[in-house]
Amino acid sequence: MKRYDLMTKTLPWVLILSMVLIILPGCGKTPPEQIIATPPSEVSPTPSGTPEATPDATPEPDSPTPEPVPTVVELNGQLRVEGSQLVNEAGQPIQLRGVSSSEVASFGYLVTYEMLKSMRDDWNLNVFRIAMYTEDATGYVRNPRVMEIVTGIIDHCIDLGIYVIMDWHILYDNTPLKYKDHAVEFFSEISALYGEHPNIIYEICNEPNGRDTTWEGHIKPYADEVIPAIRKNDPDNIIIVGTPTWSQDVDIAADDPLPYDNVMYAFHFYAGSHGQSLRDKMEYALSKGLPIFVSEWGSCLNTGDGPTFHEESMEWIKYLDERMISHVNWSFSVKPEGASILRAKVNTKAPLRDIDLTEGGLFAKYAIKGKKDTVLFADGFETKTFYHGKWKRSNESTTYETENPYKGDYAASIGRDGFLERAVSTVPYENLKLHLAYAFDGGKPGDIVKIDWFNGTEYIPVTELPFADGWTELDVELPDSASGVRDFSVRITAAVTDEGTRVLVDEVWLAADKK
Ligand code: DCB
Repeated sequence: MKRYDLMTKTLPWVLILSMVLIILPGCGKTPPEQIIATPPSEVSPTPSGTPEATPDATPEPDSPTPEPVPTVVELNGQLRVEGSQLVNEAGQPIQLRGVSSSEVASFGYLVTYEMLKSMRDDWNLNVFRIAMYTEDATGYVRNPRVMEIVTGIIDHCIDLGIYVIMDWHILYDNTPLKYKDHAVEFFSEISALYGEHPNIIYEICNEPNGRDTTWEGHIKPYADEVIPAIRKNDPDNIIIVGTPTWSQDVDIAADDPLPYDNVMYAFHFYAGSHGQSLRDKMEYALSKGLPIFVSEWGSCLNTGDGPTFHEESMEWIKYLDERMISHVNWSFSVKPEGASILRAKVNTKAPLRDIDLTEGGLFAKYAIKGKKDTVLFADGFETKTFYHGKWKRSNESTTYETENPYKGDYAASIGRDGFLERAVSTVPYENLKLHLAYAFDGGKPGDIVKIDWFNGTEYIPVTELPFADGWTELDVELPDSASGVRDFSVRITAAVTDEGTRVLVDEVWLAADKK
């Protein structure tokens, strides 16, 4: 690992770990004020801020450069399709997980080297998709200068050693035949430029749609021209082909697949709109041996908006992970819509932090990271909506604070005996952990923040957080009985003496392990 990486990786941990306290779950009456600072075991006892000196701290002119960590593309090389499975150069099954840009001419500026590197290193992202619209005002057909943005992002992905999907994002143009000649021109150019790199994956028609657009009559004839054009320059990289009905009808493609090697078929879903009946289509296609690539999925509605559908998304991701099917989340955007991964303000030149992510963005991160843990909800209160009514408030005295938020511009502010409560089913989860930052505006020793959970019938005390100066960030573990509860909710109450005292809350999330 390079010296630079060591510092950027360990330093934040020293800071975070010295800040995070674990409060053990309490049993009803006895206040469980057992606060344990977790010793960061893997971190050296050097005072924070002073990185431990290592022999290579002062590089000598002729000292050997340390071995860099191999990238995903270095490790896996040339991808290919075997049966219905994507495999690496060695023939081992591989699953790509990543995110898609939004409309790249408008939102490509967000896709910097730093953002991609953050997601590669912190999210384990191994693929990025570039959604280049075709017919749109800013699309390739009318705005060929979009090429500059596109090639810039491809170059970043190559430098970072991740795979990159070049998506010809047809949408309102319905049938890919409409701009077939442009597509042939575009993919000829891209494959000539990048075909030698194992990084590149071609997605030749995002989502064919419309009643009149068929597999046999439109998509196959289109593929029969675009695929040979690519193969002239690039004999082997993966090509993804869209399927009818917004890339949902993989069953139709499965009955009549294309005759080329290393071709996969796009399947897209939005968890708020699509469920079991679409999984049935996929199941059928897989049973026929069709190689499927989920080059776009959303945790929201198929409009790109709406809330995060955690349970439904989880079911999809679990299904895909079990089958090693690659998936790419829609989308890396700041647009005010449910699909956007990023909150409005993000510094694209600095490492990406969890605080920069929306609720859906955090969900996507964990879906990509592939760890067992996930978040059931998360809120930094930046939307000023109490998440569109998902939080229940005691009354109007529970509001916003802008003077002293923990992070971002807003914190929630709870008046005396007021509360904030969030309901979410904990049915497929275990090991629930509530994360929050709290502070007192006013107050005195003896004032507390009460945490309770609701089991469908009654509120059960979890813990009482003591009065403290400044912000405290901590994790509160919930008892095992709180897992698997359909009508679960968690309540944060300001139990304070003086009428003017307020409890500020920020950065609240409920994390859990998937069962
Ligand atoms: C797909 C498109 C994608 C679209 C998302 C969400 O469309 F590939 O372009 O993105 O899924 O709808 C949304 C964005 C907006 C963007 C707008 C384009 O989130 O920021 O401005 O599209 O105008 C789908 C997917 C599924 C279905 C319908 C659409 N469906 N669709 O199942 O009916 O109509 O766009």
